[in-house]
Parts: sequence; structure tokens; C-alpha cells
Amino acid sequence: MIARFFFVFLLIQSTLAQKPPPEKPSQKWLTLNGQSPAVIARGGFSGLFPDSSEYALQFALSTSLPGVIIFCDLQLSKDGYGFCLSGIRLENSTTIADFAPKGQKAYNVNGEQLRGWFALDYMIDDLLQKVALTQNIFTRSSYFDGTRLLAVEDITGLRPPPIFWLNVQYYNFYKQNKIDPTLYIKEALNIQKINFISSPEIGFLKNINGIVNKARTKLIFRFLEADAIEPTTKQKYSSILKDLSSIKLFASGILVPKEYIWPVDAEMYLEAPTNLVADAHKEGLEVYASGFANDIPGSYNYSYDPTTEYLQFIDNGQFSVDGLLTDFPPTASEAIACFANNKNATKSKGKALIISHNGASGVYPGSTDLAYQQAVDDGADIIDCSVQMSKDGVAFCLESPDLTGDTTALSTFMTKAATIPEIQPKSGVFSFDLTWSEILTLKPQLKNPFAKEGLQRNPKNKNKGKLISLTEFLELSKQKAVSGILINIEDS
Ligand SMILES: *[C@@H]1O[C@H](CO)[C@@H](O)[C@H](O)[C@H]1NC(C)=O
Ligand SMILES: *[C@@H]1O[C@H](CO)[C@@H](O)[C@H](O)[C@H]1NC(C)=O
Ligand SMILES: CC(=O)N[C@H]1CO[C@H](CO)[C@@H](O)[C@@H]1O
Repeated sequence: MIARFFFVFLLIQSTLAQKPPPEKPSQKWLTLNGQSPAVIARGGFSGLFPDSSEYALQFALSTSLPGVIIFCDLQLSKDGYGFCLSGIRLENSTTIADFAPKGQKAYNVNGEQLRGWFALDYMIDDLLQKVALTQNIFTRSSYFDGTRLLAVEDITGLRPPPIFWLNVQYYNFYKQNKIDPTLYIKEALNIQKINFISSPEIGFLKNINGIVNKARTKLIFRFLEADAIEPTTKQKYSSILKDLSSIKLFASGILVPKEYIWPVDAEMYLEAPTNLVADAHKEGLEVYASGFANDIPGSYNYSYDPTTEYLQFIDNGQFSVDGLLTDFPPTASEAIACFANNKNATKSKGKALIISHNGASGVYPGSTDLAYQQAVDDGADIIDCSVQMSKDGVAFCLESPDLTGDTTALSTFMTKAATIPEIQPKSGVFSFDLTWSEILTLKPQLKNPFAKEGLQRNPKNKNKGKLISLTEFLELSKQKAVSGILINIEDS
């Protein structure tokens, strides 16, 4: 008879090391100027609040590192005033269609015919007073919809003024439609401080080169996707990239999609880094990377951890970018302030223990040698083994006595399937019906609880590693000198 109860042993092998915290190494960042990389908040904290809303602005300032830079995508109204909004079509992130139901028009934007609602058809007073912001990424919360748009001066006029970055994405389009961003900026610079001005258009940057005071305002050339065409030179951005020294003539830095630095292949694996940061630094150009967001998985190599991704750009031993353009500035701030240059951080008294769940079971199939190895490498204090028994009495680690969830048992030992209601209602292939040598022929299987939501775990690790006996588990934990182990016994 099987009694269904549950108990847990927690064995602490050694008290946690009570070493004093290590001397902080003299932090030498591999940025161009040796300072820590900048956090640049795209539209404020736009990962949580509507892009360029007051909430997004306030929360970026209050939850990020002190020097956080506020990044504003400039749009211009019919009467020539500037406000912040990403995307040229207002209907994507505002209630403009309610305000002007018949306002849809078609414009040629850098060779592409676009239909929608455009800023340059509306007066600034109407935009600021009668139109509200909405979340434009549907997987993000719409709870904060309804706040008003921000004029550029709403941000630069704050006391103390935040460090401000103005991105002029559509110079050519506005100029062709008789609203010249250069004139706007010339006037704006007389009354407010703009620390950075960026644009993907060389013509514009060359144009304002004589206007800005370079000691107060840095000019940054923004690269778009490699195959996109730069409007002034009609060259692909990928070919402009080959001549960094020519960029130095009109800009002091570049803003590039993060894949320019760490390319990702078609299967979402990270490739070796390019030489871009080193090459640009050699020319004296700062390098800012864009495209960071906690909720847009970048590559399997990061295991859905945005901090790991940031560290790849700022703490890889070879180079660091000079700034990170992100929708989630608090996460980038944490990566810079707490995690970077901190490999030797030792445990100090009073910190919570890190206990693995079947080893690093999000990275490798659970309860395998590789999963436990990874858990130790990742800094787990306690590794865990849920004990199961084979038919011939070998105790081993696996989450469930039913082998069908964690291994390929169903395809190979179909005939041994049984229904045991005391354990679970559905049928399974149970460990106590197979010998240990039979169990060892099974391939462990990586669990994928969020596959339906599109969050697949590393497919290359799908069947990696091997199951280990309890004895091997104990040996491994001794060898790796983990602080403790957790033995879990269910269904005894
Ligand atoms: C990313 O992961 C793949 C598969 O595990 C590996 O081959 C590749 O070397 C990793 N990339 C980097 C830059 O570490
Ligand atoms: C970390 O500790 C190791 C071993 O004590 C040492 O060799 C290494 O220089 C340290 N690294 C840093 C960044 O302090
Ligand atoms: C980025 C984005 O949401 N773009 C959308 C803007 O709105 C048009 C329709 O008006 C869509 O086609 C775009 O995909």
C-alpha cells in the first residue's frame, strides 16, 4: 500500500562562509571614457507605462540609477512644436482616432507610402489637451492608458532637469512637409539643455553640426537595420558601418541595434561578438546599444534573464558599450550597479539561500548531472534531489515517480504503462517498474511549461545530460562543496 505523504530533509553541510565582503576591485569599465555605462530610458519606463507618458518619465527617474538619460522620440506639430512619441503614426499609441475620426491621411515616409494619423496635421494645443496616450504593445498593461502627451519642455523643464536625449527619427519626412526639425532644434537649444541629439539621417546631423555647442550637446548617429537605406546617402546602413572614421566627422558616437554587437542566428542562438565596439572606440566614437526589453526574449543563451543579457554587453572582459537604450531602465540599472564587475561577491551572513529545483531545470533536463552542475556554477547554495526508486532498489533523483514527464519513457516503455490512482489519476510509466539499467537507457527531457505562450526553453539542451543515482548526487555535492543539499521524499 502506498501512503501519500511528504517530507523533506535539509542538510546543511557547512555553515555558510562568513568571510568579509571582498575588497571592491578598482572598477575599470571598458567604456570609451572608463566611466560606468549609461542607462537610457526609451520613452521613460516604457516597459510598464505608455511610452513617453508622465508616469513613464517619473518612474524612470525614481527607479533607475541617478544619471539615467531620458530618451525622447521627437514629433512635430502643425504649428512646429515638439513633443515625444515613438512611431510616426499617432494612432498606434494615442487616442487620435477618437479626436479626429476622419483624420487619416497618406504620406510618403522615406519612400514608403503610409496611411494613418500624423503629428504634422494637428496643432500642439489639440494634441496636448485633447489626445491621450495608450499602450501600443498589446502584451503590456493598458492600466495606465489615458495620460496626456508630453511636450519636449515638459521634460527639459523639470527641476532638476534630467539628462535629456532627443532622437530625430524622421528629419527628411518633416522637412519635405515644410516643418524643419533643424529650425525647431535651433530655437529649442536657446532655451533648454539637450544633452544628446541622435538621428538615423546623416544630412540632418551634418546640418546641425554647426548649430550645436558640442561641449553641451553630443551628436549621435543612429543605425537602423543593416539592410535599411540611409535617406541622405541612399546607402545601406551595413555599408556605412564599414567606414566608421567618416562618422567621426559629424558625430561623437553611434547608437546601434544590439545585434550589431552580439549577433543572434536564425535559431535564436548568440554568435561570437563583432569587433564593432573596439573598432568604434579606436576611432574615439562612443557606442550605445538599443533594443533592450525584459519582455522580448533575445536569445536562448540568456535563459530569459535580462540581466545576463546586459552583462554580456557591459561586463564580458573584452569591451563595454557606453550606454544601454532600454524600455526597463531599473533592470539595466541593477545590472550596472549590482551585478557587473561582481564575480567574486561572496555570500554574507543573513542573505537568503538559493535552493535549486531539480538542479538548473530551466536550462537542462531536470535532475540530470548537467542540471546540477549548472546549478552549482550559477551559485546555488543548496541543490535538491527528489528521490525515486527503481525496480531493483536503486535510489535516484527525479521530480516524479512517473517517468513520462521528465524522460522519453513513453516512447520506449509503452508496455509498462500503468494506472496507479494513489499517485496520479492519469496513467504513467513508473520508476519502480523499471530496473536502474533500463532507466539509464531513457533520455531525460527538458520541461517546457510556457511553450504555448511562445517561451520555448533552449532546444539544443532538450535531451542533454544523464540521470544520476542518489549516491552519485551525494558525491557530486561533496565534490562541488555546495553549502547544503535538499532531499525530498514523496509517495513513500
Ligand atoms: C550560445 O549557445 C549555443 C548553444 O548552446 C552555443 O553553441 C554558443 O556558443 C553560445 N553563444 C555564446 C556567444 O556563448
Ligand atoms: C576573484 O578571485 C580570484 C581568486 O581569488 C582572483 O584570482 C581574481 O583576481 C578575482 N577577481 C576579481 C575581479 O577580483
Ligand atoms: C509598431 C506598431 O504597432 N505598428 C502598427 C501601427 O499601426 C498600423 C496600423 O495603423 C499597424 O499596421 C502597425 O503594425
